Amino acid sequence: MEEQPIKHYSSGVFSGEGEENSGLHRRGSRHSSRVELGSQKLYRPEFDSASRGEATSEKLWELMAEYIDTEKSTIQKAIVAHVEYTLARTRFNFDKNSCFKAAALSIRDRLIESWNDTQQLFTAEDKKRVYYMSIEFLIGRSMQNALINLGLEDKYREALEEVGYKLEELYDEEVDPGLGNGGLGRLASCFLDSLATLDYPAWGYGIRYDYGIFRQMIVKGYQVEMPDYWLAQMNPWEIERSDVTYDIYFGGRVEKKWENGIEKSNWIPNEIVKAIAYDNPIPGYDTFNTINLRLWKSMPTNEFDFQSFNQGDYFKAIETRQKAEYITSVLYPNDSTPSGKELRLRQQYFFCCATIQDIIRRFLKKPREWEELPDKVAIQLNDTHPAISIPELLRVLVDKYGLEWQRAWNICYKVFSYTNHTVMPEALEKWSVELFERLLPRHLEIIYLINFHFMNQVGQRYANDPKKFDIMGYMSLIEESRPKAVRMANLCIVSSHAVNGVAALHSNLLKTQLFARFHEYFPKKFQNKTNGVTPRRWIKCSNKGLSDIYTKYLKSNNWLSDLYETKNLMSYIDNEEFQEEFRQAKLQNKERLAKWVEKECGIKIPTDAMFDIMVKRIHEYKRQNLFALYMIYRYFNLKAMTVDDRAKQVKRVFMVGGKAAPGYIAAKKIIKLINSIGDVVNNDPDIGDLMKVVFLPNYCVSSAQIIIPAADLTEQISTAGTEASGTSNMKFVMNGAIIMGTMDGANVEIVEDIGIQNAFIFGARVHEVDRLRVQSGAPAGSRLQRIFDAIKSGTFGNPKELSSLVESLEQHDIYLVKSDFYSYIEKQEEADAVYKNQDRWLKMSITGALNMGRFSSDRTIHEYAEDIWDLESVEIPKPSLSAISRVKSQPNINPTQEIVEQHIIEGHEDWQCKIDDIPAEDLEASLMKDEESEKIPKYLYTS
Ligand code: NBG
Repeated sequence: MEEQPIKHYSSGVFSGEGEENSGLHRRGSRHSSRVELGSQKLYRPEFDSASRGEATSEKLWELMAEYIDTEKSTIQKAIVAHVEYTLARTRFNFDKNSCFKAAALSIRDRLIESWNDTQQLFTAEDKKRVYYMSIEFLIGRSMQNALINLGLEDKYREALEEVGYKLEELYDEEVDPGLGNGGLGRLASCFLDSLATLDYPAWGYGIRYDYGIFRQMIVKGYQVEMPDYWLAQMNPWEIERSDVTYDIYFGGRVEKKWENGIEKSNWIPNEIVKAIAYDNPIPGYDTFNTINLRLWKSMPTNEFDFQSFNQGDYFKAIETRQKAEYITSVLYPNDSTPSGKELRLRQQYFFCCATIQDIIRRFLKKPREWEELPDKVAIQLNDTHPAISIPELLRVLVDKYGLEWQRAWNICYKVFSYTNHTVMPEALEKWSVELFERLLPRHLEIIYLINFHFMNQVGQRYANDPKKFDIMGYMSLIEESRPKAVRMANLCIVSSHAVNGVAALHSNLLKTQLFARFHEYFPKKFQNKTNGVTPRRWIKCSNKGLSDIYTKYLKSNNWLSDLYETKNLMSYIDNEEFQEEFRQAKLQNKERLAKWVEKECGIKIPTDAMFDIMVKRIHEYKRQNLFALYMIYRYFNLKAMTVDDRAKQVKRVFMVGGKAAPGYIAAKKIIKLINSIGDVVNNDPDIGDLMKVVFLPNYCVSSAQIIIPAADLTEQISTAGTEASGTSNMKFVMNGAIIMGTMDGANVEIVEDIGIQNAFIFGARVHEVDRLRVQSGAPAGSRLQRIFDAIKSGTFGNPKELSSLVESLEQHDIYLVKSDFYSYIEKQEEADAVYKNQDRWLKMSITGALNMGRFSSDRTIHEYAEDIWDLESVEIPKPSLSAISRVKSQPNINPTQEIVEQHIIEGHEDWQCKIDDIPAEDLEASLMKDEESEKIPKYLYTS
């Protein structure tokens, strides 16, 4: 029996048990829910019959009893109806984009049905729900994912073909919502997919930014950031909830008064803005459950306008209103200025306050004791950005509902749990006390109160320790620095009942280094929850060839909801037909990427070359620079060879993609360096197809879906101990790429499962890093020095711009590029040697792909539900095959919910200035800023 990492989630196949006994039995029933019911007439289920009361309208009930059927003609009618009646287009200007929008709206109609039923069921069952709070959700495109999860992809394809449209082309019309930045945001989206698929009662909460992460363009090798107004084309998936709004306060003062011997606080704000909800249905795979992602947008209220208008200051009043709208206008405002910092804190509080009000309103729908709150509500804080929810909940309980402090604290403690996503100390959020006091005076008082109680306890615990005051200083929620600051991670750790890291190695580092004192103090609180990714998006949507192989050989689609099943295919590892299909699938993915590269970058790449790919945020700890140094090393080697020797070498295409934070000059220089290497190598006639270097612009979820399945080799080369987990490593291996990597983040667990012999592992191990750092000024060694000298002398781009990249490595190489370089090139040589033996390469690649069961986000979510949230799943009953004859009232169905809102906003094209007109000097100047003066924005510490 294979050892399974989790208790109740093993596949019957591996545990030797029958399906009935396996944790996945529910799966079977779910399968019959979507797939087998097919195109029969389906009636919507009924819940909570006892409490629904008397009939209100028989006709209404009857009209809303049926699910939309899945007949081809129904699909077609719905699409043309949306084209004509929602988009107001005619037969004569019916184009691809309107067809996409109409198809999306018709899919949304279906999602709304299950979404409404799911919400109604959650309310009726009244089980505990988890609320996943995240400042980012990197959703990616929704259409294909929705169709796959609904089991309707083929039907839509067929229906559209008859009206002259290709489904795949419509997919390309969809704009990627840029509501996130990196791994943390994508993880949140994978989690929602798994929560919905596993039928957990869950909601996501976040912010509906007008401008997400910038759109990256590469102009003359430089990164140029363009605003990404993703809403310009309307978002067909969201539902505006003008009926769900909350007031959010800022600023002002706190009034105190005594009531029955107890001090009462009343916060009198001097600013109020409004939060309005936008709901985004998230369908589970092969289930009728559809959960909600509620995103908040800020709006002005009328409250304070009156005064300004009365004083005749019309423009001032408008300005105040615009300031309110500003709050949700952009993801991660630049925090290098005081006003940028303030905007970030406003954003965070805004979304926390709206969310807590929403959760409490839902909780209070039934009369209950406050002690029941933790039985009904779990709140997961995705990093510290939503941490102000903690003092906010305490404030609501104490100030608004009059709970005594200790009682409120006990409740709050059970509700919250916190996930840390990075060990980079500079990425741990801190807010100056002065700013906090000005913006959130009551919350600062509450944080001081938490700290007062906590410091008392710590003081008692370490009463006899000579380091008592150091320990207290380290654990305090307040940093006694200048300016004094609130430490958000400490607030989260102290106030949550569970704290977790995102891979085993990372969780250990939290316990032994970053939060060692806290671990000593709260040993049981710390846990590990290794990340995962959803196989629905990252295999099924992205890699049709591989998905077809799995379904064919496993004779079912079950692997999509139980990824451990793919391991069963190991018995085919020597089967030639299977191997050939696997090889062909990879080749087709490479051809698809080659076409994309030619279109986006104008570079032709050979598909018989090894595709060696690194895509992630550009950061020194991730070491794209190490990858670049290897490219130069390889180029020099090729140049030094005779023509005959060259012909024996493995062809390689090096591809790098990722965004550098706008203020992070060193990262931008790395992009420029890679492009400069490309300029030299790609135009060298000696080299030809032997080596190509491509920078893939504007890396995002939809391009990842094309890039990842095409990789032969994936670079996962962060310095040991710096990458919390990484999730692209999982996506790549699932799609048959082999890891070239360090023992860092989740790489460690991946090689544990796939076998270390099926990856290329090099470099310092975590326990060696500190010692090596001490020697970071050591010489580079002759082969590396030669590369440094070439960069400094201008062989690859302007040395005025790029030398500093090398100098920093020569002086203080904190990420150990120099000391890992030689073991890296050795492994790269090994990769070449294996690649020459295509049989062996293929087997390594297949073995990796088939053994990734543990890295499905379904496994991760299951663990969170069991160990942290104490959550039970709630599955929607299957639809009935006949209409329910009794007449019921349906208080929860509000016809206004189905109104389709349009957000067609025009006139946002002005910024599309002619990019090629930017003078080269301006671009150069952008890299020549004084690096010291550039503060690195916090959000760069992400994957
Ligand atoms: C990132 C880490 C990654 C990790 C993701 C998801 C942040 C702050 N951290 O290693 O860098 O995979 O989080 O956990 O975005």
